Amino acid sequence: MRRGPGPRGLPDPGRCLVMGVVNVTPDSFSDGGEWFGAEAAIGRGRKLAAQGADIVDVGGESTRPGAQRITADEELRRVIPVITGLARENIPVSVDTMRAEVAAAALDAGARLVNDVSGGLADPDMPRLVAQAAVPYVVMHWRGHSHQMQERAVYADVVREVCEELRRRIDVVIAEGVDPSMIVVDPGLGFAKLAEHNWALLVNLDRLSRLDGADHVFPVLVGASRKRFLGRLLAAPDGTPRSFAGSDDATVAVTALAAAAGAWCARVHQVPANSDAVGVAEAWRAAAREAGPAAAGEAGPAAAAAGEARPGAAREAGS
Ligand code: PMM
Repeated sequence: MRRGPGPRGLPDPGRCLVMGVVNVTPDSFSDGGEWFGAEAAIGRGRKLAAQGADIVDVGGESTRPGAQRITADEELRRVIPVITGLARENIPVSVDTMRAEVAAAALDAGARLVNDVSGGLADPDMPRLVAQAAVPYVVMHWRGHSHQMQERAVYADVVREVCEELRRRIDVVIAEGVDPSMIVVDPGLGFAKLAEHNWALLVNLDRLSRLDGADHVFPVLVGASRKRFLGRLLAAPDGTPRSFAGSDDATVAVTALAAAAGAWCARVHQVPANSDAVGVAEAWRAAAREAGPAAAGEAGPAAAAAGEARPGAAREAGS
């Protein structure tokens, strides 16, 4: 698929971006507790940037299935010192929050992007704040807070429904004044999704980028890193899922495939191997573009990349 141009104000290296994650939480999905203190979290963010992260994503609220919410004060206490410390070093920082109040303070502290896993549903003030600040906005597909999301993982046609629901969110966000060119879409892997839903979305990034029919091509962010569907895929013969860290190699595989398919950004916990995967994917895309229609005759990322060079080719190839 064609990779939509990224929003203004963020790095634009002409390849899929790598977003490194710093969860300042005691209980996050996958790295809870590791970077809970501000100094540890700043050190981690600095390291991710030195390893090649284009953006460092700082979050203070766990979205682990079943997690309970924390107060806004606690969230501010966790993330603001970290964002201040990283932004002072000129590291591009995004804030992973569902609260407009936290996003506002984070932007004041130097964050350049708002990553809202609820796509503006958790806090109706968020889209207006983002519009006024004129910063890039990640609108993720979401069906409810962590304690209720897994029971909402029910779809007749997950790709169509996620596109429709995202489209409704984006209509609201644009009506509140957000510039469409500042919006990034995210399928929300693992958020009210079973493994089969995650895979269906991953192989349909092209449809997501167009929200199944919109004229605009939105940049797509993919957050597969250390998610449970990878741990379950790699389960031991007795059914024990892989640990979070044990699915890092599988994350790298998803990054390579998503970047080759034209994703704008991969959100990951480990940067070096995922950066390498992006490098491989970009070489793959370049070769597929060079090969042109011949590559478009093959299914898979090559077809997607070749389709970029020749509009309509991917559709002709039946993908
Ligand atoms: N996943 C998590 C947190 N924030 N943000 C975006 N945009 N997309 C995601 O998929 C996403 C996110 C949960 O993962 P973590 O707790 O392991 O960081």
